[in-house]
Amino acid sequence: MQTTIVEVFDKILANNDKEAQTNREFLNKHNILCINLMSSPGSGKTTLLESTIKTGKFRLAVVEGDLETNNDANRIITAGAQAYQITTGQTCHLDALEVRRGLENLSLQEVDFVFVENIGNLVCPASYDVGAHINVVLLSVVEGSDKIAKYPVMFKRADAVVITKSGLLEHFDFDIEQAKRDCKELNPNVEFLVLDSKTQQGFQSWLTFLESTLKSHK
Ligand SMILES: Nc1nc2c(ncn2[C@@H]2O[C@H](COP(=O)(O)OP(=O)(O)O)[C@@H](O)[C@H]2O)c(=O)[nH]1
Ligand SMILES: [Mg+2]
Repeated sequence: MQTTIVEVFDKILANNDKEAQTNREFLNKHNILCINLMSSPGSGKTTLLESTIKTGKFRLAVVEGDLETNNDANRIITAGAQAYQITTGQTCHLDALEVRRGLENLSLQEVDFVFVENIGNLVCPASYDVGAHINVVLLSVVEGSDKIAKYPVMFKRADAVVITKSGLLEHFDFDIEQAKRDCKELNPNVEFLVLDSKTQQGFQSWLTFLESTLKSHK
């Protein structure tokens, strides 16, 4: 019985990987860089995107994922970019076919980046390739630096880790150096950024990361 469940899950993942590869080929053909944003709910994914859009520096579109509501897609549209909302009902991750639906419903002719704002949690999205080129994991100061060691699968897959809400550091015992060590241990090549999307402290490092990632992708 146990074996059967594992086999079914492996098959689901293998099918998803195939669909993800199709998404990546589509994105490559259109010269679009896709970034999968993952984190707990509330760590600041939508706020990071809003602040990025408001700089006016990037041509981007967003595939939004939540269990319910169009709230985040509406926030992105209000900030000035295109967005397509996927609502999963009960599912804790976006899969490649859902992201495909997002890509098909966005107008991508004049876009350099597609961001996927994945479903908020530090577990399920790590297992599902959505066809992105880059994985970015956010962790807010409020959540605690110990979460990297507790949820290693997601942080191991991160090309960049963004510590958000740095303006609140003085109120929380988040250990930035420990967080950096833990991230580097899981992935020595990880980009480690610390910023606050509200005060803009450290925000330039994020914009520089996007610029250089786009340049090396083209
Ligand atoms: N002070 C501060 N608040 C933030 C920051 N990023 C997000 N927030 C706040 O955290 C809450 C959740 O942010 P949101 O972007 O919706 O998180 P998401 O669920 O990851 O998309 C909101 O009240 C934001 O205003 C930040 O960098 N600094
Ligand atoms: Mg959000």
